[in-house]
Amino acid sequence: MAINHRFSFGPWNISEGADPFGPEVRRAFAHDEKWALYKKLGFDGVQFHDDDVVPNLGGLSPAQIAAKAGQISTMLRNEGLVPEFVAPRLWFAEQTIDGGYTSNRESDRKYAWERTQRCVDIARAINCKAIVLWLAREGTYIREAKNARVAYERLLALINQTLDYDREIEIWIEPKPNEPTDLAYVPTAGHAVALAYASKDHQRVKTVIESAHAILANLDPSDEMAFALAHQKLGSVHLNDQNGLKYDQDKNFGSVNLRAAFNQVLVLEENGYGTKGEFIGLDVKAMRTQAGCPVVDHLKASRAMFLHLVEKARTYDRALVEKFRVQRDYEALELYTLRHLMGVKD
Ligand code: 3MF
Ligand code: MG
Repeated sequence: MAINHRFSFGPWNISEGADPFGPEVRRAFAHDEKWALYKKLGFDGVQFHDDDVVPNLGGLSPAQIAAKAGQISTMLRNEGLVPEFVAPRLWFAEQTIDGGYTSNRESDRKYAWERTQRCVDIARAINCKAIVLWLAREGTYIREAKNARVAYERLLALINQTLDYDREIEIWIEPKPNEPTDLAYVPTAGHAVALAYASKDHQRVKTVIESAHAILANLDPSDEMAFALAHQKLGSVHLNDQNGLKYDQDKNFGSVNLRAAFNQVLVLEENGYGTKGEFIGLDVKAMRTQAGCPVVDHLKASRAMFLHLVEKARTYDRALVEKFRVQRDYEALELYTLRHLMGVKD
């Protein structure tokens, strides 16, 4: 059962520390300087947005895009890194103010589709098999603003078009119930998996479960992962933590709810997640109060917590758990689990 875990994070996880209420608090650390940190920190995979690979890709010709992607391929080879996915950044451009795929304006939808094609091109150019759709603004601030049924049909059409555009690419949908919109159209794993099955090639449509996003939907992250796993649709995970129903916090994995983190690791371990090359992805933000440049302790801490919890998952006494389940003695099961997590010896 020993899985050789491979970890990933995105360059946005090393940040300047800005929030919507104040300026940046840390010196900028260029993307190009981040790549050399990955291996040293124990990470093998890079999560990319399309413009992390090709900055300002809007104004570039196909040849310029290919050249820049080629540079990133060389960098990955030289650093011994693997690209995990490329995500179209569909939330910054003027054309995506009201969403892309579900915008009421045809010109915005056209922009979103073109941007998605460029994202697939970039993924292929760097030898990456998946794109991630975090559907940031595919939702509304007031429900009357869009026709929700039409929006879902547009999302499905977009998925099918993308599957046709490239016969090998996988699409991993990253659900999130809110932020930046109030009401998002694909809030849970269930919605993502339903869209996958409705698509024309469901084996190439999967989901990414982010712990914080599940918590924001008031769901248990390990159950969201289990649901996707039961359908062979867990493309990746974004492990982190979240203190209740607030703004999206991206706290260190296990830092708010250690027991919930244990249950996420347990479900991944018990299902052999990682044996087919799946990454343990992190999506964590350093605290705004943390000085330094670059600040990477949050990445180290989250990775370390995952590995500590793997140890806890592997030493969890399954026979005892089974005995308590048969006896329906969940009081005893709970006490055993808490003592196990705390390292209390008899
Ligand atoms: C937002 C997220 C995003 C996605 C990323 C890749 C900025 O809450 O989690 O991170 O993970 O866009 O899909
Ligand atoms: Mg994420």
